[in-house]
Amino acid sequence: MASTMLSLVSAALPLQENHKGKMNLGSSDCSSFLRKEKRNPFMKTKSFGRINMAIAVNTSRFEGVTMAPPDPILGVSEAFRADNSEMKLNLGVGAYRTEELQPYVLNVVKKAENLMLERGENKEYLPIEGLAAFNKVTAELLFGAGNPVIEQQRVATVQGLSGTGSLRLAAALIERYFPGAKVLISSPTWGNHKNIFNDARVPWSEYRYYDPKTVGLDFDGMISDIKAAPEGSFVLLHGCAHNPTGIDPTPEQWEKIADVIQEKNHIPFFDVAYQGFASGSLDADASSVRLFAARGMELLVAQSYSKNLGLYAERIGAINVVCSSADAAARVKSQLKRIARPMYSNPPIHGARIVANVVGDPALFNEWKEEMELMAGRIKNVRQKLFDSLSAKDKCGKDWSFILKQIGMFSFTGLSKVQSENMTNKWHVYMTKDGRISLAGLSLAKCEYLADAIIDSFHCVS
Ligand code: KET
Repeated sequence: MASTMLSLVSAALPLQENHKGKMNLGSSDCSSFLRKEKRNPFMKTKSFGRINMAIAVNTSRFEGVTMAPPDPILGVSEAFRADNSEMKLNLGVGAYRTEELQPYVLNVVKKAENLMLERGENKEYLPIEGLAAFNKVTAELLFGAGNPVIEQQRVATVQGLSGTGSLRLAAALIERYFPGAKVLISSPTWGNHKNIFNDARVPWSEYRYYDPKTVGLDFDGMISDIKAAPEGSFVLLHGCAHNPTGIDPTPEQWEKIADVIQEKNHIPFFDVAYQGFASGSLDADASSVRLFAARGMELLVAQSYSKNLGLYAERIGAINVVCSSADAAARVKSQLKRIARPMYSNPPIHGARIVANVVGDPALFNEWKEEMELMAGRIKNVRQKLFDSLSAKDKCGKDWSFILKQIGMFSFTGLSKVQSENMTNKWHVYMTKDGRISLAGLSLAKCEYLADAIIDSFHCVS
């Protein structure tokens, strides 16, 4: 315990008797030391006969540090673990589970890891920008091999600590080179976006996205808010499978969004965390990004392999900055490296090698696509079963068809905060308080139970 620590301050100091016969510290140097000590709220001095002692009391230097609230997404998993109910269901975090609700390691990942073991690869530091083979394939997966932006070397790709770390690198770049520029984010968006820009000291504001009346996209609101933003703002867009709503613009709407962004001289900034999880096709899910790139626009794209390769804990992703010249791309890359070096020095190698092996090998790549389709297919099946169960059980005849229109890992149920709390407190269904459920954590067997919980929360709690 800190409180047991005693320091004998006076032991080495000259002592002098005062007129009452007590011993006191004599030198002026010494009394100034004590004066300083008295100003320190964590130190108290006490006189024990001939010796003055400084006692560190049981008060922490971190007294001013308040308790942080649990994370709205990852905190849900912590609460889930603490629940002993047999019925409990974790639909909080967007992490794929099997039909048996077990975590899933993709076969192609196991194969790639076996290859890596066989080769006996070393654990030397990577360059700051990451594994070259990874950076090459990740840009190709995103833009399509042979895309002019790659051929003309106009993409600055730097391996990042998954999607989050890549977004954070880009945020730091914006803060450094576009001081005062605003990032526009959708309302609602993935909860961590705001944290990322706040921590990077990048100002942000929201554009309308979700319309609760239609449980669909507020396209007109989105367009007018992007138009109204100061020229040269960054517009954060979810490349596919918008989180949390599961609502994506149509191809025609993407074209119009690109028109407005171009008109206003804004810079599109894509967050691609679910490539392959929206449609089951890696190419189709990159079409929004490719459409913008094909217009010759400069843009940023943060990528993540947490979901589509199930590499959550490997922290593997990338930031890509498409520039109008190879020269600009080289300079941007050099600055991204400069930002990364004091933050985390260089990125981890294991996940990068897995991605390089899977995406870079035609046989493994094809196998991955099949597994990807299986995962996306399982989610589509539970989405359908949940809709069927809700429609069959809901005696009030509410239209639940919006669930079928949403895509990706999530469904945005429209449940309010108190209704979501009822889902957890009464039904042991763990979900985020914005009404989002991760269908990736749901099995066909649990759909009926979930439908009962949703109907009860929706109709009986207000
Ligand atoms: N962008 C979006 C839109 C996103 O949903 C996530 C993760 C990320 C980026 C970052 O993931 P990373 O593992 O850093 O590559 N979302 C899930 C997990 C989380 O909140 O961290 C989620 O929404 O459940």
